[in-house]
Amino acid sequence: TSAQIGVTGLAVMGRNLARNFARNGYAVAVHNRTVARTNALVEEFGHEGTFVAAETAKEFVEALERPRRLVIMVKAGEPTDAVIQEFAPLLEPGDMIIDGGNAHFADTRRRERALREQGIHFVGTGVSGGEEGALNGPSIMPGGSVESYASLGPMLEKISAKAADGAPCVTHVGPDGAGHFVKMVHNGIEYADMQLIGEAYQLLRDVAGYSPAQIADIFRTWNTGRLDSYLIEITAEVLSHVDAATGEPFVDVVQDRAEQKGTGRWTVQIALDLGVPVSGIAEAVFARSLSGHAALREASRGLAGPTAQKLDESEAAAFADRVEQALYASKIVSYTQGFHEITAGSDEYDWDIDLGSVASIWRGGCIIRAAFLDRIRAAYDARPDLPSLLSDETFAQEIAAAQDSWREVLVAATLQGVPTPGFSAALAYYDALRAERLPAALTQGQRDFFGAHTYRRTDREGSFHTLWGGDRSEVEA
Ligand code: NBP
Repeated sequence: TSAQIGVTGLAVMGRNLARNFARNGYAVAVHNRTVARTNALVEEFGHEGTFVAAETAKEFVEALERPRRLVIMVKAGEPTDAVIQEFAPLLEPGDMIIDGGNAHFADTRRRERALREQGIHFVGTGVSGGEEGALNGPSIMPGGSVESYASLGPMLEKISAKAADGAPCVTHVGPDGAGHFVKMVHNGIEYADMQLIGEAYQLLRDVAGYSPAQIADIFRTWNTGRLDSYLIEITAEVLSHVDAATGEPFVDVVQDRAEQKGTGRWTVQIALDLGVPVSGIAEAVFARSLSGHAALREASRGLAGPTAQKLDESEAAAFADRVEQALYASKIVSYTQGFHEITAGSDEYDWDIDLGSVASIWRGGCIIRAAFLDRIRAAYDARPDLPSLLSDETFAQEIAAAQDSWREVLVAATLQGVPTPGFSAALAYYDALRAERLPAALTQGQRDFFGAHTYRRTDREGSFHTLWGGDRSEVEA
């Protein structure tokens, strides 16, 4: 049999992706460094479709029809380079290597450039949705050449998640590293979404006085409205779960130290390089990092602050409603920041990314899938050059309607000493963008004072410097 596609790297993700291809009628060559994994896959799931097990790299490559489509699903970083080095010499011009791992887009750009010289299409592809998504339909974000997408697109469209309107959750994002870049920002937005949900939970618990089970019900209600999303849905599941060993709410027996694998951090690092203010995503990454500093937290426990006063029942429901508004408004800001980063990346690397399509392919399969993304898509479809999501009329109106509650929630959080870095950063971003004048003018004055860095005036063209150490007259720089 000659296989239409091959998957090498058969841990959870690769195995499930291979099964997904097979279940959709494609003959799939499968290969893994440790052969036992290959055999286990074929033994357990061979009945699901046509698998061609290959023990060696050579057998694997020979099993593929030409031009070859070879998916790499190994640990990101050095293992990916090792696998590319193993396979590239066995391939021919026109063949395609699809890297579905969580690669850094800069690595993808480097690999794409090197393989292009050999005539091989390197397709760095973001895959989101975890193991469940890989099996039943992920959101897929392929970069690489237009030619490679012509060959791969139909297969990816078949195995991808489908949005509620039936559209496949995959599109050709753009050249070289564009797919992995967009996947990176997806993960950054995911961090921000999770942080905002966490803050909403803590406010409902510490200020409104609700139990985890009651909060689960509130999230279930929210999930029937404009916050309808996978993350809100699973939050309700986690909050209503009771620990079997202790009978306590599960959320109370888990150590409150969040871990991270790095894609959120990359989103912030790259945003710093590109000069994009992704403050909400940054706060989410920092909040995880802070939570992990056990000794620092222990040493700080005695510091002064208010003790949260729980609201009485009659006020709690109204407060919960305000928290929903604060969460929704903050979420709009997070997405505004994330899409700004994609715009900046697209400009920097000439990717010409269609923002409406990105919103569209995140509607299904991936971790941040949400009804809300339909609205973002509509906003960009109506105006592809929208300067910011906040300039979309519908979102602007929604924030306008939510802002009083948003501010009140932050007042309550501040007075009661409940940390809300995500909500606060989002509101600060919103107010900074709205502001007629920012203290940046003062910053420029300080910079000119200590470093003669010059400034621009509001009333005339040109750069100026004030002779701060002398008679304080102004000179044109
Ligand atoms: P892992 O990231 O745990 O990687 C395990 C696989 O890499 C195994 O097949 C292993 O082979 C292979 N491998 C390693 Br490690 N070093 C190798 C080398 N030098 N040469 C050849 N093969 C090597 O697997 P995963 O969790 O399935 O994830 C795969 C990729 O998908 C990763 O890049 C991950 O970041 C990405 N991803 C994961 C998720 C998720 O939810 N887990 C979601 C989206 C994307 P062996 O069997 O011989 O050890």
